[in-house]
Amino acid sequence: KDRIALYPGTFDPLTNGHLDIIGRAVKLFDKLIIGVAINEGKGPLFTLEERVDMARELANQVRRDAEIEVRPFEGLLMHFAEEVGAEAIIRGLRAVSDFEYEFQMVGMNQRLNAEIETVFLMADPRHQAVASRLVKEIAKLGGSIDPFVPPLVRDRLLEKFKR
Ligand code: COD
Repeated sequence: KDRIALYPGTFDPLTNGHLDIIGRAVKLFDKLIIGVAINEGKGPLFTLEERVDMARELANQVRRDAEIEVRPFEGLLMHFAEEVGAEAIIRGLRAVSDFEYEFQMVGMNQRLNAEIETVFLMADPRHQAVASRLVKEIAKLGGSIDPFVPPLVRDRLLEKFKR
């Protein structure tokens, strides 16, 4: 039986931090599904379609031998995890500041489905501080975002903030 993991996020946009986690997760599971959440509440800069599109292009570049699928989702994460047959949810941990939110999420999600485990992975130290929110801010203010995102995402961000 194939072991499927789901890596959910807003991916607004996908960063080198996310890519690092994806690279690690595909080594642990037979198949990785990247679940791009609509997450209108977060007021994303990129539309769902744009975020999915970027993730698909980048997933193709990660590892050709790994099975990666990018899918948008709406509604409850645990419902989507059940729908795709995931046995684990992948989350990335950066600093202590991530812990509280992640702790709450796992606590609630475990009550919704106790069979699905959450697996936490840490990125390489070079990518640990990268956050979509700050990447957007730097891009908006005209700074170089080259160290934080792949060229494809950089181009899309520059496009967004072009005046
Ligand atoms: N290094 C390591 N990990 C990283 C890095 C980095 N530099 N950057 C990001 N990550 C990790 C994040 O910690 C997270 O685990 C993941 O990558 C995705 O990050 P984001 O910011 O793109 O995604 P989030 O955290 O906004 O995603 C939140 C969800 C969409 C998963 C959540 O809101 C959700 O489940 N929504 C669906 C509705 C639902 O079920 N709600 C109830 C939840 S209990």
